[in-house]
Amino acid sequence: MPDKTIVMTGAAGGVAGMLRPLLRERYKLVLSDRSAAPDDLAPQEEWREADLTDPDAMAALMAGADGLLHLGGQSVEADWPTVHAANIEGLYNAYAAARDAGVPRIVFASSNHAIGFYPRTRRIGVDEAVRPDGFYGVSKAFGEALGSLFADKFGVRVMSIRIGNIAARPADHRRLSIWQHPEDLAQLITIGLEHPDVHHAIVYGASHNERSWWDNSAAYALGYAPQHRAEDHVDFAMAEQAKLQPDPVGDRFQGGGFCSDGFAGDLDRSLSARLTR
Ligand code: 15L
Repeated sequence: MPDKTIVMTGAAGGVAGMLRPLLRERYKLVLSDRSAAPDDLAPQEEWREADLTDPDAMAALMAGADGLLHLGGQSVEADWPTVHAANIEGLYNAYAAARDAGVPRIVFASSNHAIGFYPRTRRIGVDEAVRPDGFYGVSKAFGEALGSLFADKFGVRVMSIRIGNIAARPADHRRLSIWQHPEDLAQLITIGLEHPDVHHAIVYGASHNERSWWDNSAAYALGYAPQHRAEDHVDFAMAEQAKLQPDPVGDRFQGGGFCSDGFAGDLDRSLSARLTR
């Protein structure tokens, strides 16, 4: 039985389903979500039904853990009350409970939607300002800010991973730039949970993607060495892309459809290199 215990929130979600078989080789997993236990638990996995909006439930979850992998909360765009409850209040509850229980490490599933309004013509690292593409993206930027605070003020070591899209293969043209294979994400999470030089690290959750819009040197400096290449799946991705309608706004920005959803802005201004940083 592995000796380190990691709490994983959002354990009923799709990304968690891909990660569990990879991470339980290395850690004992305390899996948590709002739903009842699934019927495929391995011996190294324990299920705790808990809601992020319940601070007492979060406190009970964290006792004795060596790390928190926070995948939980709202995972796509939604109205503000929904995003606020899950990704602002809920994230705070999870982080505060981890800190109060002395959990030394947090790895946060941030998202590319924290920077989704950068045009696809821009290559960005992690020092540029956030440019969220919805309330969901704003909540991910908040999570990164809370991680920074918890590192500086409370000494918790935090890695915020701006995840592109986790799947076995890149699902379309945009995903050729932002895709990450689950094995590469598991590797990056392990670095976040163990590397001695993590204070608050923001990194991109991306595989070895030749069309990437991101400078991921912060992750490479910590030893991240992705094993999967998006270009190996280019035929599949472009065939899937051919089934989609053009999106005149979303196709210009890194966040894709999250940017065009409800767009009522000035496209030229949002794309302008002179007017935006
Ligand atoms: C995300 O943040 C979402 O959680 C995921 O469902 C995808 O939409 C992904 O971004 C993406 O941008 O492809």
